[in-house]
Order: sequence, then C-alpha cells, then structure tokens
Amino acid sequence: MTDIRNIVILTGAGVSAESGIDTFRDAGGLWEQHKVEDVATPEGFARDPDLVLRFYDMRREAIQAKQPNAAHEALARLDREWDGELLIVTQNVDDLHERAGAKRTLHMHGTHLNAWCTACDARTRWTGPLIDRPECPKCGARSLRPDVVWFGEMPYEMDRIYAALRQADLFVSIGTSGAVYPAAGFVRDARELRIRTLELNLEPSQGSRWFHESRHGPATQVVPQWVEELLG
Ligand code: BJW
Repeated sequence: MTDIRNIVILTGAGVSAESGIDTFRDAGGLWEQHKVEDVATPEGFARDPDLVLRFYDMRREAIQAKQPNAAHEALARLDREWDGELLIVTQNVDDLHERAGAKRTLHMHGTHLNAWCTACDARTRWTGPLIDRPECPKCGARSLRPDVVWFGEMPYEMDRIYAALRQADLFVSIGTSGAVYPAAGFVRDARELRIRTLELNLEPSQGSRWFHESRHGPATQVVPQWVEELLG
C-alpha cells in the first residue's frame, strides 16, 4: 500500500462493541430491546418523548463509564502518525475515538454528549439527563433533544465527507453492518471514484461484496494489525 496518501475511515458500532457498548443489529443488540421506529425516528419522539429521552439518558450515562479499546487506540495512533490526509467518519454517538486521542473525527450521526435545542438551534455539551426537560443554556427554552441523527433526518457534514472521499486513495470500513444509508453507500461511491476499499468487520457485512478486500475478526485484533501494517 505504498501509494496510499489520503484515507477515509468509516466506523460503526462494532468498533465500540469490545468496550461494552451494545451494537444495534447483533443478537442482544439495541434493536432487539427497542423498536427502532419508537426510539430512533422524529415521529417516535413526537409520540412518546419520555420513552426516547429515557432511552438516550440511559445510554449517555452508560457510555461515560466505558473506555476506548485497542481498536480506538490503534486508530488514534494512525491519526497521530499518518502524514497524509485522514478522516475518521464515525456513525457512533459515543466519544471513544476522541478519548483514545483521535483528532480528525467527524460524527455523522451526532453525539450523545450534545443536547440540541429545537427552539434556538444551539448545541451544548451535555453529560446529564434530559428527561426533566432542563432549560437550554442559550435561550432558556425547555426544548432540548439528544443531538443524534434519527431515521429520516439528514446525517451531519455530508459535504465534508464526500469532499474527503473525492481526495482519498483508500476507504476503510470498520465494524458496521452496512445496513444504514448514506454510510452504507460510501463503499460504492468509493468504487466509482476508483478508490481502494477495505472492510474490517467481525463477519461479512451486507456490503462485503463491494470491497476489494475484507478481513474478518474482532476489531481489537484486526484494526491494530492493519494499522501496524500501514505504518510499518
Ligand atoms: C464487530 C464487533 C467486533 C460486532 N469487532 N466488528 C431504503 C433504501 C435505502 C435507504 C433508505 C430506505 N428507506 C429509508 C432509507 C434511509 C435510511 C436508511 O438507511 N434506512 C435503512 C434501514 C434502509 N437512512 C436515513 O434515514 C438516514 N438519513 C438519510 O438517508 O437522509 C437522506 C440523505 C440522502 C442522501 C444523502 C444524505 C442523506 C439517517 C440514518 C440515521 C441512523 N441513525 C442511527 C441512530 C443514531 C442514534 C443512536 O445511536 O441511537 O444510527 S440507527 C443506527 O444504525 C445508528 C448507527 O450509527 C447506524 C449503523 O449501525 P452500525 O454502526 O452499522 O451498527 P450495527 O449494529 O448495524 O452493526 C454492527 C456491526 O459490527 C456488525 O456488522 C457486526 O458484525 C460488527 N461487529 N462486534 C468488529 N467486536
């Protein structure tokens, strides 16, 4: 891979699984315990805001007790040591990439640790619960919601992601099922741009056939191995 200079990495729930954060679609995952249309759509929130706020309050509290694993650490090392362009686009709403030390990250599905005020549009770092309808620190309205992207909403910073893809020589997808668009379509976008593509996942994902190369195994093994190879 000596001709690789610019890299876009897409991460999903599988990268945080070994830190003890539930994935969505695996056995025992979040969507087995909750109906996706109830907790991850604007319509579900309008129908039963208490249910949705409790669901996110519980997860916001839980992630703060979790620690980055060897996969997050390896990607943070790559971020530190890679001279070319690098963008870690994560679908994850946890902050484990950043806590491992990665700087060049983008949270396309938002973050648990922000509250978004639907009255004034301000985003505020938020570590506590939202169930009691606290006031927005900017405008005082009691209109805060989790700053995460639900089905039917537009993921964040799509222009920046596509700009990075257009400059990339390598697209790597880590720990994601390839079930949710537009992220699931990045591999095909990359192929159209003639970018080399690599998948690192526990098992073949829904999009495996689109990748030039797939390596299967736990993220804490396959990601450090790949980073070591790349940095050599
Ligand atoms: C391991 C591991 C280990 C486990 N090591 N690996 C019909 C066709 C096409 C699209 C649509 C359609 N109908 C509707 C749509 C669009 C819709 C969509 O994709 N729906 C699908 C269900 C088909 N998408 C949207 O609505 C998005 N918005 C949108 O499209 O706007 C329009 C637009 C158009 C064009 C350009 C731009 C925009 C919004 C999607 C929002 C998703 N939100 C969620 C919730 C976030 C908040 C929260 O956390 O609660 O995001 S849903 C959930 O899924 C979450 C995740 O980020 C996302 C992806 O999940 P992920 O990360 O892949 O997790 P899993 O569990 O699915 O997979 C884990 C993987 O890890 C597995 O493969 C395991 O094997 C692996 N693994 N352990 C390595 N140790």
